[in-house]
Amino acid sequence: METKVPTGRGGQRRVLRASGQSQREETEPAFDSVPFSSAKIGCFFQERPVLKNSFLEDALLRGYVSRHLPQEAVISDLCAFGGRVADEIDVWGRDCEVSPPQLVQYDPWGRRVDHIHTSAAWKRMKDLSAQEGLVSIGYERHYGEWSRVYQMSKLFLFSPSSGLYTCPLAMTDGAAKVIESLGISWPVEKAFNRLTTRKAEDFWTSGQWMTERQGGSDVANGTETVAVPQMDGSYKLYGYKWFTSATDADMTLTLARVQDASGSTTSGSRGLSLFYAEVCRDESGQLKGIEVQKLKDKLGTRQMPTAELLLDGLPAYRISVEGRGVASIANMLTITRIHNSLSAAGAMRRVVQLARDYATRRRAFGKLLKDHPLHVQTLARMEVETRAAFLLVMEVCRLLGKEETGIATELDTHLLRLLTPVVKLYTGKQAVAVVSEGLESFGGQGYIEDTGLPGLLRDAQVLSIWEGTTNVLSLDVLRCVARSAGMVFHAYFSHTKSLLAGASGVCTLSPAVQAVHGALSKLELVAQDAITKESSYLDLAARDLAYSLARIYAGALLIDHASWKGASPADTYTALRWCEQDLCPVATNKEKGWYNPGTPLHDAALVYDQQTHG
Ligand code: UCC
Repeated sequence: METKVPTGRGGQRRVLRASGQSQREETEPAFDSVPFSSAKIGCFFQERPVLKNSFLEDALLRGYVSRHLPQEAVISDLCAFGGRVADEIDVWGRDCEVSPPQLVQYDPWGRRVDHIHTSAAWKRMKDLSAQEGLVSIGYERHYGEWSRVYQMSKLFLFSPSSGLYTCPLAMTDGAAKVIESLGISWPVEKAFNRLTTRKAEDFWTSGQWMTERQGGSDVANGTETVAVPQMDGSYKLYGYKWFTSATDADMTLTLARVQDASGSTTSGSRGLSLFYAEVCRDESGQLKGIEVQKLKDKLGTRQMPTAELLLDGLPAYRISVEGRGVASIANMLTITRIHNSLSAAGAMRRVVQLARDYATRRRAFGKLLKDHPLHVQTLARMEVETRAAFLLVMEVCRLLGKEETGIATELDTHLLRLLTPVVKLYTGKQAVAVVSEGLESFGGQGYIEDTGLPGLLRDAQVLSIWEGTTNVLSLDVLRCVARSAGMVFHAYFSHTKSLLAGASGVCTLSPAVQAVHGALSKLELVAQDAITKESSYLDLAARDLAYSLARIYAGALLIDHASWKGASPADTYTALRWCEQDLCPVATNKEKGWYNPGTPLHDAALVYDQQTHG
């Protein structure tokens, strides 16, 4: 350690050098008079946080995989991939961020070309995704019901370094799922093979073009795109798709209304059908039936081309029964919502890993951040959220895997339907909060663009918006409860209780078990009471209900994991901490009268308060 003291005029400067506990003063020549020297900006440079192998660094992921999928081939693949992400792929992800896609609409001679130029790193992500099996693992099913957990564990490692390539992968996976569920036959057989191949040269990604200008979440009423039947049984699509992500995809699934001979269409959900279209160019190099109007200027996810598209006679094939478009694309919604949840958990895990590494390198107020208990308390809270999110996501992957291998019970299927929106909406919100907290743990550096940290927050913000906002998904929860005549609740309560039963003998966990039991009882009362309530009451309670479902279920999963024979004290601590919060806010807020008929009036009066004072 040495401290330089400003020089006097004599051309020498005094230097204080540390020697053991003491200091000694020496002199050395000063270079004030030297005409060429670098600027004097001090000699302290903060060490950056280092990204290490995310598999080896993640005790919960390793524990979860060892518990459920202990095959050597899986563990060594995840370990190797975790290393590859840190050593190789993360830099590509950063390249995708700093070299965002660009749209060239016209060639120099004025012809419309609509080329979306993407970075070399983005293209490399595509090849890597095929070679690493990031979609195909889910369809090869070499590990039976656990294949989805394997695939999603890999994506979990990949996601925060992927430069948002996980978005096209989500839709690719969703499209493969839709095709598989509708039947792999002409005209989509080739597409299915390409979406699920490991050969980079054959690999296709898919888009999902659902959102229109009037549509947003209200797909059923806002979709204007029409499908005009052709003599050969195909269709041409005409419409305006307002928000198409990863527009450089090779194909897409999209919704449109079939026109009858008089040019009329059916309104609402019953008028929507599902179409398959390839994105290709004609002999003159123009996109067939598509004009890219513009690329969207977004808060985050800038790595990824998101566009407004005019469909002007896009050749397409109808792949659903007429009028069954929403129901047919619902499988895609399930898959993309699971991917969304996975990205949320992945973002949390990444920021926690970086923050805890940084805390071993950053010194303030005389000691490393890791030696400040308040700082470590904050990191521990982030860790608890991250672990809960991870287990929630893996639970839906587990259920999906069971369903896809034909071993799901009826209760499993109901549980998957209920948990998919619940987990998506809850983890989306958690990600924004945890990533924001994570940035703060770097102090001012967390706000500096080229650290790469702010991008994590920008990208997290979309997770609660796309693929269904928090409120839309909360209402989806109500809808699936109603459509299943309460069976999804039955599945939920019985599985949560079975998770708790497995931990009943573990006394260190008993406060957590009691807390979840208590919250479950309250939730059961709310659910029974809800049967007698107006839909307006239920709508007001929807978000709190969804949060309660998420918190209670996460508590049960944390308890279950902590009661496994390979669990660590940290697993127990996580379960206890998680279960100390209000696990059933819907019961708490019901008690307060928040869903009573008068409340919306008060809410509106508050939101639109125009009263002038004085
Ligand atoms: O945001 C977008 C672009 C971003 C790209 C994102 C990439 C993500 C990757 C992340 C990784 C980084 S894309 C579009 C986002 N838009 C949405 O998600 C739409 C949000 N709106 C909804 O979810 C609505 O609830 C609708 C559109 C599904 C509601 O439509 P309807 O027509 O009113 O639906 P219904 O009447 O409730 O249901 C029609 C049928 C029923 O089946 P049947 O007729 O057999 O009873 C429902 O059970 O569809 C079924 N259904 C479902 N099934 C509806 N929703 C679901 C569901 N979630 N799961 C299963």
